[in-house]
Amino acid sequence: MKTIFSGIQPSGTITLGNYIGALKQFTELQENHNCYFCIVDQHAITVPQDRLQLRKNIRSLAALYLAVGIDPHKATLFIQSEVPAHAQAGWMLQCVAYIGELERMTQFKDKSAGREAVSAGLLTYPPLMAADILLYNTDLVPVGEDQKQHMELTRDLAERFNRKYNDIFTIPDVRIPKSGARIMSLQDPHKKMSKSDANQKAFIALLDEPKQIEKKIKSAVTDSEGVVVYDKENKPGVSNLLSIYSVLEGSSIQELEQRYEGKGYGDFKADLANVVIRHLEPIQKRYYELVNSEELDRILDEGAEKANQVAGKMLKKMENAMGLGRKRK
Ligand code: ATP
Ligand code: LTN
Repeated sequence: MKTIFSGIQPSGTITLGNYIGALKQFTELQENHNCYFCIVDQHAITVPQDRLQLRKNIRSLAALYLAVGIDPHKATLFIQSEVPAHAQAGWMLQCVAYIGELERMTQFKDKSAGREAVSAGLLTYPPLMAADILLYNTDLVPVGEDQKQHMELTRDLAERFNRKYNDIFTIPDVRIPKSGARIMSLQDPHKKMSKSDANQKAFIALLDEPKQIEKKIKSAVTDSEGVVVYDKENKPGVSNLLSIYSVLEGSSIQELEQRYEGKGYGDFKADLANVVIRHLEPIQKRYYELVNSEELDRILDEGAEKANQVAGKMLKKMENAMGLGRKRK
């Protein structure tokens, strides 16, 4: 059975972009893979976070993983900071990575642009991500398209480590969904939908109420043509809405274009809002049952225990390979 690892940052409320690009594939993959799903809180602190809000977001993200269908009997769900091997292995991989290659990461460039004080952690974020993945002998990493560059670096670091020290890492492949790999902002369809966007109207959060969802979709930026046709170049706003519609309803883009032929954006947006609301309703219901439950703590405790065992073994191999400390078995 192949091993899967993926992580989401608790840096806000999960968006439809995170759901379509990442979470939705996780539930399918858990059926026939050995899966690890992580709440990467140490990645979230690479940019400033409010401590109380961060704690809330961590719990909320854990409940959402379960609410969308992650089954703790099939997959291991855990919080990154509760498995110290991640930070330890992250440090070792920082010492394998070159500053030049880290500076070339587009996520670093985007997130540091215009900021006065940029944390060193924002630059050294990818080796920590590589550690997350490599500690579990991961074969496959399901992520949205924005993570492709980080995945290439992860593979480079693994290969470099294997060559320089000892051949201990599995080289992981990336798995990007065929459709919906890059859901765009509702306010600026040239930018990806992001949960830490300052403009709330730019994203739909999985926990948004029906009224909010309607409003956000209604005010989504489109164009003045008034025809529902997929054309990413010239009609990025409409194309983005079509992608969301298609993935959530399971209809092809072509089918949707035909359905809305001769109709304006008003009908199209109203129907899309309904599709989103109906899709999220059962997820939200399950979420509110779980978020303050003891069951959630139990699942996270068990997840951390299992992850610590697996990651601890690889960490020892890494330390032995690099010659850190004394030889350990
Ligand atoms: P932040 O805004 O804090 O950077 P984010 O919304 O970009 O967060 P992450 O936690 O970095 O989300 O990503 C979690 C997963 O969701 C990753 O696999 C990422 O590729 C995917 N993802 C994020 N945004 C989108 C998007 N707009 N479309 C598709 N997938 C996405
Ligand atoms: N960098 C990712 C989050 C992340 C991740 C991971 C994804 C951290 N560690 C390991 C997959 C596997 C992001 O910003 N979306």
